[in-house]
Amino acid sequence: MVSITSFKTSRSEEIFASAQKLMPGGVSSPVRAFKSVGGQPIVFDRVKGSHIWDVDGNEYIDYVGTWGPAICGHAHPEVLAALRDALDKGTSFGAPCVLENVLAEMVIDAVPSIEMVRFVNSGTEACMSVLRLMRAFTGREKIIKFEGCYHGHADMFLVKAGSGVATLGLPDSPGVPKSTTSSTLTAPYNDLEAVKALFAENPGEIAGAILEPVVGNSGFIPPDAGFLEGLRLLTQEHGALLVFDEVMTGFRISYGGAQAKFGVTPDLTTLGKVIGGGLPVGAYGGRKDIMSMVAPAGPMYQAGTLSGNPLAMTAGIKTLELLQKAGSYEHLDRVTTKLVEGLLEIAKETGHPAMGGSISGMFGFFFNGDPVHNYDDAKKSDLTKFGRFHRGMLEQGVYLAPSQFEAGFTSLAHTDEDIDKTLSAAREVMKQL
Ligand code: KE4
Repeated sequence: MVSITSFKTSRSEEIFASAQKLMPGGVSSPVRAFKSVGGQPIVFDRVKGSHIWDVDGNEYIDYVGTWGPAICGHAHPEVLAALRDALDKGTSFGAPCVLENVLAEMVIDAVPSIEMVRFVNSGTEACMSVLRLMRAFTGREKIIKFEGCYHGHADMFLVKAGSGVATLGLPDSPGVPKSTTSSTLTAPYNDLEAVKALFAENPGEIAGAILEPVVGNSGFIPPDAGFLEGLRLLTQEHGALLVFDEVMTGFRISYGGAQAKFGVTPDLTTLGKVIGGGLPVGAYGGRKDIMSMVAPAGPMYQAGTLSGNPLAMTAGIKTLELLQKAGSYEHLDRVTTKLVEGLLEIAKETGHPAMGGSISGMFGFFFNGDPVHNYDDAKKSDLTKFGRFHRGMLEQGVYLAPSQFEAGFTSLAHTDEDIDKTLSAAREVMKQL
C-alpha cells in the first residue's frame, strides 16, 4: 500500500500542466479533471487487471475501470492476443466485415429487447441515434428523460443531465439551442406520477421515454420496485416507446443487462463500454419493425466511418466470450457486495452517515444519512466530504471515480485481497475525515 509520505505525483502534475495548455481543461473528457474532488488528476502510465500505475510509479486498485469497459480486468491477455491477431489484417475496412455479424449475434442472443442492432462508435452516438429513431418511428417529437440521467452529450439530452454535467454543475450547457431542448421533458427518477402527468399534459406528442434502468450518472441509484414495470405500461398505454440506455448497465448488471435482471423489456436499447472491451464501440438495437427504419433499410439516416471496425469488434467479442464463462457474474456480485457492505459498515463505525448499494459489478455510495431515490436526493450528499474521502483513498492507493455523481465498477480481476486492502484504506481515511 502506498504510504502517504511516499505519495509523489510530480510527474503527473508536470504532464497535466502541459496538457492544460494543449487541451481544454487538460483532458479529453471533463469528468477526468477531478474538478469536484479537488487536486490534480493522476496521469496513468499503464493498466493491468484490477490495478493501474501512474507516471510517478504509484500503484492503485482501480474502481473506475475506464468507466466500465474493463469488466474483465484491464489489458486481459486473451483480449490483447485477439487484438494482436486482428491487427495483422488491418485496423479498419470501412466495409462489411464478418466480425460485425459475430458481435451482432452475441448482442441479439443476450439482450431481450434486441432483434436487430446497429454499431456506432460511442454511447453518445448510440443515444442520439436512438432518439432520432424514436421520433422517426412514432412521428412524434417530444421525449421524456429523467433528472440526473446522462445519455451522452448530444444537445437534446443536456437537460438536467448527470455525470460530468452534474459534476461540473452544468444543468444546461451553453451552445444548446432552446429549440433543441424544448422537446425534452424531464421527470424525477423513480417518480411514476410525474411521468403520468407529462403524458396527460402532452397527449399524443411524446415519442418515448429514455432512462438508465439503473442510474450510474447521479451516483448509483437503483429503480424502486415497480418503477420500470410502471414505465413499460405507461409508454404502451400512450403509444410511446420505452428506451433503456444500457451503455453502462449492459452486460454488467447481468449478461442480458438490467432488462434481463428486472424482467422488463423496452422497445429499444443503447449499449457501449463493455461491448467494445476498451475500444470505441456503441450500439443501438431493438424491435425489428423499428430498426428496419434505419438507413439503408429505411429512411432514418445514421452513419459512421469507423462503425463496426474489426479491432473494436474483436475486443468486444472476446470480452463477451470471457463474461460467458461460468461464475463471472457471481464473482462480480460477491466482491462488489463485500466492498460496499464493508464501506457502509466502516462509515457507520467512524460516524459518517452513508448510503449505498450495488448490483453485480456496479456500485455506489453517498455520504448521506437518508435514502437516495433520485438526483435531488443525491445532491443532498456531503460533496465536500466525498472529495476529501476520494483524495485520502488516492493517497492510500485506491482509485475511485472522481465525482459523487458517478458509479464505481469492479471486474473479474478484482480479488478478495483488493477488497480487503480497499476496506483497510477506507477505515484509515474515514477515521480522519
Ligand atoms: P460515451 O459517449 O461516453 O461513450 O457514452 C455516453 C453515455 C451514455 N449513456 C450512459 C448511461 C453513460 O454512462 C454514458 C457515459 N458514461 C460516462 C461516465 N458516467 C463516461 C465517462 C466520460 O464522460 O468521460
